Amino acid sequence: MFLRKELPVRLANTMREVNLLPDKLLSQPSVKLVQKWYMQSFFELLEFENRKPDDPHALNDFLETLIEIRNRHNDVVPTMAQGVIEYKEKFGFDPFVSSNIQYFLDRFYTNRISFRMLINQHTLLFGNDINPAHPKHIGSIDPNCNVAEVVTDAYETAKMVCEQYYSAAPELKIEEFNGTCPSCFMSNSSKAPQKPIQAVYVPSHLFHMLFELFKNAMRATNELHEGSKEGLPLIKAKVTLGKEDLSVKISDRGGGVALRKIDRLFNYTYSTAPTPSLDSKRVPLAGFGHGLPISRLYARYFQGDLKLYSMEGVGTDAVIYLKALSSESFERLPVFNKSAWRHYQGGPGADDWSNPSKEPRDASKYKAK
Ligand code: W6P
Repeated sequence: MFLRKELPVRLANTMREVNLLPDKLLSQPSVKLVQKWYMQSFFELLEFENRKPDDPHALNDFLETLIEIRNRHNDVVPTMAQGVIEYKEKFGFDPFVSSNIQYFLDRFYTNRISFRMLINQHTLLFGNDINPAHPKHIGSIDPNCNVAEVVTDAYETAKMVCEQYYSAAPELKIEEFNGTCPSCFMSNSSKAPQKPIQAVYVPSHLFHMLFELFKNAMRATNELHEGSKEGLPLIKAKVTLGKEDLSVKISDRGGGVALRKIDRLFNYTYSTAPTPSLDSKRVPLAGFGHGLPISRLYARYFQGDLKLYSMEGVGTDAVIYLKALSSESFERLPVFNKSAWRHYQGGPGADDWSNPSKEPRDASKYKAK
């Protein structure tokens, strides 16, 4: 009964916001296609609004409709990415439109994450596809999600992709630090066994974020050290638990990224380039596409975050912050109000800090000969 109302509302809100996009983007065929999917799903859900509660077929019909909708929306992310590419090819890079796209896609994809979360909970809890491998899971939620296990899983999967691409992958070293156990300083320093760090979380979301971070870390490591006789510097993972935060840090020695370029890694417009090798059989490793910004949305969806701390010339630390307490990890959803509407009218505005050049100065030009 909750979903019969909630799902059409979430679809409708997003459809209203799609209509606020600049015409240059809205008119792209791939954006039109996504719009069509949303319309169709919306009308299919409305069918259930007036079904009698005692209708014996209502629950099963609803279940089947949800599965159809989920499949229809499977390719929304690559299709929207295609729309951004089409738009860029026709109109080039426009900072005003780019900031609109950034704002829109963050909200659009958050809405999609939440929509699929609700559908998945329904099909797992009410469908027949109970998972015998994880009897303790509640739908897609693991009440005792062992974080280091997911880290290992994501590392091993990224390693397979990496080895296809570079024929080598850096090793992994995991450390755990439970800062909440009474004698933690003793036990951590003496390497005494401690309780594994657990969270109430959706393992597939955590896997998605970690897989993305490992692919990026492995790519940077390989690009900098490929063929060096010292071998590849290892990737370190650290899982920590405090009173508020459960954090996972992935550190690489891949040469880092200049601070000026860090924002670009989260920018949908900047980072989207046509896939170079659609014909190649090799799966693409971290293409700096929509993977990183979407991973940050997964973290933020349950009140966490994902940040990059890089030191150019050395390497990068990527940190996933989750809430240590499940009572703090409620949904973070976009709201659709006047303030949201205003975002599409004003844009970023003129820069109000002096900015003589977007490029770093070439100091050599001014050097005494
Ligand atoms: C890099 C760039 C990056 C992005 C995300 C995670 C790790 C890394 N390492 O060099």
